[in-house]
Amino acid sequence: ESKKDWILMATARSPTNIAVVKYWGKRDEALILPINDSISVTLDPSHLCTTTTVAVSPNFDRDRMWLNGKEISLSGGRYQRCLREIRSRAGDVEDEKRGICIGKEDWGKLHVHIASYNNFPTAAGLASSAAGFACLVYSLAKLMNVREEQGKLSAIARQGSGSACRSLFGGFVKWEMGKVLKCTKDSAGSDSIAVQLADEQHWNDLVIIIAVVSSRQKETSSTTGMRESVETSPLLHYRSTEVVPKRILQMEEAIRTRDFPSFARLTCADSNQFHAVCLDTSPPIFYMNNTSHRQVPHSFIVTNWFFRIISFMEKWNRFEGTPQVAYTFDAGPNAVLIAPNRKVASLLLQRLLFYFPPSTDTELKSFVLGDQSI
Ligand code: 2P0
Repeated sequence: ESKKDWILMATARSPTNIAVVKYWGKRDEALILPINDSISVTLDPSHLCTTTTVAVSPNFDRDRMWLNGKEISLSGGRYQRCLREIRSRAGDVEDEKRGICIGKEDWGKLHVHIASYNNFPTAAGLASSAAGFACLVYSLAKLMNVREEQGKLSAIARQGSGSACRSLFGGFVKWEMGKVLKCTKDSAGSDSIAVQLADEQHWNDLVIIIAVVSSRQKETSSTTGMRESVETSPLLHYRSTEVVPKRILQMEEAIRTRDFPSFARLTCADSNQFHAVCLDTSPPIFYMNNTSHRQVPHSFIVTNWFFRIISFMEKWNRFEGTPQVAYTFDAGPNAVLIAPNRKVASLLLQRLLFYFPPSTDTELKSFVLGDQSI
């Protein structure tokens, strides 16, 4: 190969994460600094993950990116910030065998190509920005020999998408909001980072089931929605100052002691409060509305999907006396259900399939008519 023909690559894979104490609201839009701490569970990397390969070569004349094979623009501020932050921390890279030697000062002149794939349909309305930015930052850091702790990398991924910082770790993860309220140039939100509370093995009996009901894009993006909530919702102010700080401590304790009933109560309460905040926003945001279920070749409306799922889970828990299962919903219609072990998970799946059968013309009727029996 000629001196100018080399190409250097790195590949990484990141799973998405599900928040059990939710992030909703920023105190600094550009740096993506949140108004409260949040806690999430990172999914197993074999499901819902992004795989990203990054490459550098002297032949590349500009930075380019492909998502699921289609070229997308890198001109957005979030991509630019991540690229800049990683480049400024790049180290020396040497590949003796191939005679490649990149000094850290060279990275500013070299361009990257980025190819990213989601192993789930991007149109399924499942959060992809968390896994996507976590993976982008991690693979670039590997390529450019950035020797920073994972926490520091999480602060970079955070600037791509808030929830992405939590996907840098497995298991249970806390995103600490950080102390500095408004950032000056020097502090730049460096203490708003993700920390691992417990690793993947700590509570590996838990089973997370995601019920995908809609492929429709949400009407209000999270970024816009949370901005409007911060500007107009008195409940969000109360939540971030009075509720979440205590809830974070309780959730940390529930995770530490693997106390499923407490974990479930806190998870469901936090999901419900997040949606209450959305309703408290002006104009109100309805993430929990009737949802359209699109499964080829039918497209139909699922009436009261959220309320039927919540009521089904709440009734189950009330019947048993202590919570057996937990539910949580993000800014879209897909339900995330959590069971303490495989036995309960299989019961949950059986009941789900009974009450919410996959779409056919017959079941379609019972959805549309709104069977209120559960
Ligand atoms: C969360 N969500 O904690 C919450 C719960 C949605 C509901 O993080 O503007 O895509 O890119 O920082 O991270 C979705 O917000 O928003 C989110 P940006 P992001 O998972």
